[in-house]
Amino acid sequence: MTFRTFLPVAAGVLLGLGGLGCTLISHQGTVHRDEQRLPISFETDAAARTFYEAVEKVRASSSPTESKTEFHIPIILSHGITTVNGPHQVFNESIRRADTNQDGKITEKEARIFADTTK
Ligand SMILES: [Ca+2]
Repeated sequence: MTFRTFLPVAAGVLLGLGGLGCTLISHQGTVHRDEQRLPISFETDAAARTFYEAVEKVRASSSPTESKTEFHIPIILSHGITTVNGPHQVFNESIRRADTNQDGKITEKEARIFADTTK
């Protein structure tokens, strides 16, 4: 088979595969992403307990966040990445919401207000 005959055959095979919905190279991956827990202290044990109970409610009611990135070059390449966010993001977001004056310490009042807004 010469190059002149190979090229139309190869093009025909690629078009045929494309018509069947086939892709020569396909990659699907999942990346788990999390962040460091933010440092926080609590005014009292009661503030910590109230805060952690509220965080568990938030965690139970929220679905894991996901994002997908995909790109395709028809017939040749299909590439997709799914990013799944970890549990520290819920905790850190809860700290940002609860510690309203951003002093790094959650008071009983801040914990109670946070707990009341998560019901
Ligand atoms: Ca505070």
